[in-house]
Amino acid sequence: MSSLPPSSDSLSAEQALPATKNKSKKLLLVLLAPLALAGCQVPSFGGYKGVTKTANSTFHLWQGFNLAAIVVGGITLAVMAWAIFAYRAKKGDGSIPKQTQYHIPLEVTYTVIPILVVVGLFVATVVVENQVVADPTPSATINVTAFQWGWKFTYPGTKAVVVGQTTASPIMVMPVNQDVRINLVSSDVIHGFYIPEFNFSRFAQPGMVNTFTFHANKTGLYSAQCSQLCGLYHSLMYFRVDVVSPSQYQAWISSKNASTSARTAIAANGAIVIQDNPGIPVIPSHSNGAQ
Ligand SMILES: [Cu+2]
Repeated sequence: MSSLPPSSDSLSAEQALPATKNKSKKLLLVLLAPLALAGCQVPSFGGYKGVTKTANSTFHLWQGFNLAAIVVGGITLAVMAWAIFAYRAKKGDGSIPKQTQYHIPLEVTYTVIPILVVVGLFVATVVVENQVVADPTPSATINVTAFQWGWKFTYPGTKAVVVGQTTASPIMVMPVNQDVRINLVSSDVIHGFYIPEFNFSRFAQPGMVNTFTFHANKTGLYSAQCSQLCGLYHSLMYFRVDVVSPSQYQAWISSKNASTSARTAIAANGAIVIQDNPGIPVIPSHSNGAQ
């Protein structure tokens, strides 16, 4: 049986194949170019990278959601554009194009892929949320009381107390690379305990303690503030978080123990009266005993 020479049709199909491959390669390069230009780094999409373990995880989740949205949105737009331009009505051609329906493989594909995307994002969210609400045995504990309009930080088992309000932001000192448990409550109205660099916010509520754990992985002084409109001086309700080495933290606790002993008499009524900055007028106690 003699072999037949290839038909002109099959030749043109073979010639067309490399051209299609080249087109796909070019399209892939165009899509990946922004990432390559950005040094292969995934953009932050306006989020904080964070300085705690859970802040990092939350940040990566934020990046993942944004990337998923870009990929899904990009593919959707590309398919729409292809349909719009490739099948647009030709001038003078009033005929209706071929109608297609019940394409089972296509319908299964566009049902299964979104389900997989949603399940993937859901699982990633649950994993990160479990990290955020985890309750490991802490190395240090800080009781935080929010009040109109300031913050009080006490360290159980020590005499360290930090209070600040309106014109002076108090500083919450905590050790780096250790689990630090925070017990958060309010002595009057609902406040918001928000630390942007920790990617973390929780309500401080009267009569209910919110407990969570931080594990900072970078030393530094970080801004924080009340994020819940809580009254006249809400806008002045700032505080800062000072993440220090464990030895510096212990030294700070020791110095507070020593200095607080000398001021015990001032706090004899147990209310919020100790001021780190003696120049700040003391607001009469707003405590209702919830501390
Ligand atoms: Cu507030």
